[in-house]
Amino acid sequence: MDKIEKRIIISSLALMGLFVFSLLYARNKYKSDVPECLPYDKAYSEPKVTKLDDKTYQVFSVAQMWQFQPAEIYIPVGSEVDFYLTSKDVVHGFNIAGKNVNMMAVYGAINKTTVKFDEPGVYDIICHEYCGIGHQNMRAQVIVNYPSAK
Ligand SMILES: [Cu+2]
Repeated sequence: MDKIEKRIIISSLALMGLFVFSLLYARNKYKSDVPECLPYDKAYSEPKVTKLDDKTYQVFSVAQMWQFQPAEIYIPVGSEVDFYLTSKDVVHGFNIAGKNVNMMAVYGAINKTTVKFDEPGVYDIICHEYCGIGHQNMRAQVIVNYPSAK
């Protein structure tokens, strides 16, 4: 093997190691969560919000030309939300403004991520993957209210 080939292989391995280290470091230091891909199941293609307990919710979000369903998601402050995302047609993007969420909605696939909403406010969900003529109108909202009085 040529000396230069060896150096290129060693450099490539070192870069791959650095890449994996960076991913793990970011995951631990910034608590960033890498989206999961789940096996397709029809149960995920019905848009809904499910309350598991006072601070835990599941959102089954379905993207289609040119809307997200559900379009408005109401949750209390401090909630942890599992987003399950799929598409009814083409590939759409799923970005929650102000949160570290950047997913693709793909027909026949389910992507999942978990987001914690500690601050009250209105978080826009926007499609950031060009999906056709109505793409710019494709949005939804997560409305994080103060906790309701008991
Ligand atoms: Cu779009």
